Amino acid sequence: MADDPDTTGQLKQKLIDTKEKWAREGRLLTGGTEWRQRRRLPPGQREVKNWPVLDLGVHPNVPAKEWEMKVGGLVERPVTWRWDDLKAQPQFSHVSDIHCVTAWSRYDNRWDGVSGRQLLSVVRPKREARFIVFKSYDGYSTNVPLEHFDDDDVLLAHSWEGQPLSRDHGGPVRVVIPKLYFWKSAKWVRHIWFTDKDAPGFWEVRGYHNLGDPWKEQRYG
Ligand SMILES: Nc1nc2c(c(=O)[nH]1)N[C@H]1C(S)=C(S)[C@@H](COP(=O)(O)O)O[C@H]1N2
Ligand SMILES: [Mo]
Repeated sequence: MADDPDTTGQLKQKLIDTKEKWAREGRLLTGGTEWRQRRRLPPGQREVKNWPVLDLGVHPNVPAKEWEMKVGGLVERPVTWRWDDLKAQPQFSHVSDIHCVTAWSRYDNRWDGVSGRQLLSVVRPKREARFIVFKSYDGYSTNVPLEHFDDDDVLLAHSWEGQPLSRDHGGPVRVVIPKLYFWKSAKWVRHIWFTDKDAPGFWEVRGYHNLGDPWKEQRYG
């Protein structure tokens, strides 16, 4: 019986022995920062604590109340979302790392918004849809295969660290796709288009890699 003092004592001793063994082996230790960084930092990246602003140099002024995003192409139910529509959706919060192709990474960014998968469940991509093109208020565009948008860490973010996303960083609403280089995360997002043919975006036609996986160091194409 488990509450018999002898059995309890034995069980406790077993636990203690196991923990002592782990301690000898250094089990569960995450190691020094070097070890951790090697696993967390993709090749060729360095960690920064600030958050650089990178874009084409035009920061469109889109007040939340004037923001409008059309989602269409090969979907069952095209939608146009304004600010209130976005806020009326189930909200999603996620912490992820940023990896920019210019070699900086920023850890632990807390985003709030609507998950990519929520958007997919609303618009329901057709069977032929295989790619997505994002178009932004500054004329920027970028493309991703649909399967990379259909992931549990993707969102349409309106907040960062609990504050409304600043204009510099793509407010009122930007895309966040943490597993790809940050150029794939369109700021000031305006259109989300589902297609059967890939359509390389602004940087993709200027020598950047078409997919941009930081772990495979797909910087240039
Ligand atoms: N609309 C828009 N989105 C954009 C860009 C841009 O120029 N316009 N630049 C991309 C690039 S190259 C990067 S690295 C990130 C930078 O985002 P940040 O300024 O918030 O760090 O935004 C991406 N999204
Ligand atoms: Mo970038």
